[in-house]
Amino acid sequence: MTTATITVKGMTCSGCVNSVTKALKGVAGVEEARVDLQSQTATVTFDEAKTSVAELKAAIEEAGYETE
Ligand code: 9UX
Repeated sequence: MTTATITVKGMTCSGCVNSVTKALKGVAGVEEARVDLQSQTATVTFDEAKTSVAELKAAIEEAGYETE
């Protein structure tokens, strides 16, 4: 298990936070996802055998937000 912090751009309200959180929790291997509006970050704990930062970023982007 590892934890990564990803910058998420474009979240402007708590609904956005919920969307990003749901997108991340829907990825197989994600154990915990904490998304913070003010700092524009997602802190994600996941199983490296099942997913990767690249896949997490792709899920965020599919939900309509940008990552960096
Ligand atoms: Mo809030 Mo985010 O109404 O796309 S959900 S701005």
